[in-house]
Amino acid sequence: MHKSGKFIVIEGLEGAGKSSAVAILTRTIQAVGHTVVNTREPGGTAMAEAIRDVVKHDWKDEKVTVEAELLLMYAARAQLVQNVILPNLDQGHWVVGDRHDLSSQAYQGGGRQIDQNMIESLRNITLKAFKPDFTLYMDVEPQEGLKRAKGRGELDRIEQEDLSFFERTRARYLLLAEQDPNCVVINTMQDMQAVHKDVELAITQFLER
Ligand code: Z5A
Repeated sequence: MHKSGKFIVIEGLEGAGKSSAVAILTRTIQAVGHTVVNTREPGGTAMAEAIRDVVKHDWKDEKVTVEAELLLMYAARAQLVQNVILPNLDQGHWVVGDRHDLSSQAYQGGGRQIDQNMIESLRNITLKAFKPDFTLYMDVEPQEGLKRAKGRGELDRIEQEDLSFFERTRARYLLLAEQDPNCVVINTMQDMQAVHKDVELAITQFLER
């Protein structure tokens, strides 16, 4: 178990504004004197970054199966948690993660409709009792999120899924966020200034707990 560092996670669909939320959190936590380490999933170690490359792209005419996608997400997570997140928490550092396990529950469980028990088993093998101390779920309507993501250039393999995939993913996110007392939902269907204010307020309240 970690000493005193905290693991804070930002979650949400593409185009939800996770990048700027990560920057706000990092700045706010550093301002109260903690060392912050940033991670992203899938990724964050040499091997996990290689897995990220694999899952984000098409393999010519070879279809990436939903099972392979799920297993790769957990393989990357095992590498990151054991080699980066836990050692940093043990040193008392705070870790701010751009995505974590909730992404698998929402995208693979909701979007891909993989059986929840199968995901739960992988979760137990990979993470055991480890979970974030605090999660911010940045909620965006899928159509708007995809519009924002498209504005940045080409869409990757998962981003090219149809709207219903993202609607199922969002519905699962909202359901799980509601069940988690350590998760706050941020409405990102407002202008950026209002979103940033809500993110600042949420992390400030967590720091004051
Ligand atoms: N995935 C999975 O399936 N299972 C898993 O277990 C894990 C991941 C861990 C990772 O890709 C993919 O892997 C992701 C889920 C899947 N795929 N999909 N689809 P990624 O990390 O490269 O992609 P992402 O996490 O979705 O990143 P993103 O598209 O960059 O999202 P973002 O960070 O939230 O977006 P942003 O860069 O902050 O904002 C996007 C644009 O919108 C930007 O130009 C902003 O200026 C604009 N924006 C943001 N907020 C607003 C507001 N409020 N108004 C107007 N414009 C805004």
